[in-house]
Amino acid sequence: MRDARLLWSGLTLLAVAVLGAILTAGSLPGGVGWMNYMGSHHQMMWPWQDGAAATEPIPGATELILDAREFGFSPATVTVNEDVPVNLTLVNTGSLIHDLTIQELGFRIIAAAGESATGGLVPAALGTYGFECSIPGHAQAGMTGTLVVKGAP
Ligand SMILES: [Cu+2]
Repeated sequence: MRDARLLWSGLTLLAVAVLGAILTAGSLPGGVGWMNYMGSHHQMMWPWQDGAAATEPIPGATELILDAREFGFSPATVTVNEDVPVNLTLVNTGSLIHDLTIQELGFRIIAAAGESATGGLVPAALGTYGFECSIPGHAQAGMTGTLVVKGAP
């Protein structure tokens, strides 16, 4: 059984390494094509959706709910614990499409007006991370916030 355990920890390390690589490489796709999506209101296929494993909801994780509207997040500051998986749910109560982007963590969820979206996050490093709505102009209009990752109590 020792071997099996070693194998599992090996796989876990591998998974972490792969995730790390994705996050590192995952500088969010730049502006290319972005404007093409802007005016459209149908179900959108975002260019980064294929690589969005990092924001899949995590079964069993605590859910934190953020409200998004024109133009702000509520709450605008969210605190999570290091290494404790959470699901962030963006509830869009506004009348425009909004997203929640934590650029440093390669995290992005998008919700159309009146809809919601959930993404899983494992906050791997202590720190304070800015988040924003990446729809052009929205961050400037006030859609910014702060994710605080604190140590276990
Ligand atoms: Cu927005």
